[in-house]
Amino acid sequence: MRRALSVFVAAAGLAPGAAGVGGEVLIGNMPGNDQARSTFLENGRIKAMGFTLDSENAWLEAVRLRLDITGPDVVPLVRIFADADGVPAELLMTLNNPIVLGVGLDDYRFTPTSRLMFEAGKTYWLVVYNTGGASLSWLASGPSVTPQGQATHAGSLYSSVSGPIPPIFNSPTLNSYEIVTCGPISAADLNADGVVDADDFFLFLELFASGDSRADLNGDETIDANDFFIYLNKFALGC
Ligand SMILES: [Ca+2]
Ligand SMILES: [Ca+2]
Repeated sequence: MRRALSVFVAAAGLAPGAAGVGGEVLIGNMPGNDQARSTFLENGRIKAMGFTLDSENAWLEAVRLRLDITGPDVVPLVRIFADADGVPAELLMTLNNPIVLGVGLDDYRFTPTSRLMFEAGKTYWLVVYNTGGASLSWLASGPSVTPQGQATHAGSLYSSVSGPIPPIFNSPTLNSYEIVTCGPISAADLNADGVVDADDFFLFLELFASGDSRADLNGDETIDANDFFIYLNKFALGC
């Protein structure tokens, strides 16, 4: 049985400590240079960055934003919209905020609440504003750094009208962000049969229990509870 499972994993192309564990950057311009430019998301100002997928579908794993937060009661609202005619149209998902938001300038990671697949050839918008009391700025580089990756930059929009109305006005400010995806194949789908189910979970347990380096999902060369929780999270998201 173990031998058969090993063959399965090998067939799925999951080399030890290598690709196949997700974390592919679909598009981004991080880390940014933190110079001069930012979007102050106060008094209802909203900002959006758009991207168009190329030839492959991709599952969302996380969105990273370079933010400057001035107080503990800031409440970012980070959402993904589908595009219609070059502007955000249909709300697809409001992302989970980080458990600890902190205060200050840092990269913050927002995660999907369920599975979200970006379809090849379609355009999507990352839309951000602040619903809390403290101030929130979304950093941008100066001079501008155009987001790059497997997807193509599709525009930068702002609105000075109170949220949650998506923005529609062109903005020259290119905010610092990164869309991280599972890649075309879900890392949770360990046996690569196109479904994330109990078979994958038991396969991970087997790799984990046997100390197989393929269970080292965070690549720190130790197989421990951190890797287990990373897999649980991927499994829950189907990522
Ligand atoms: Ca599977
Ligand atoms: Ca590890």
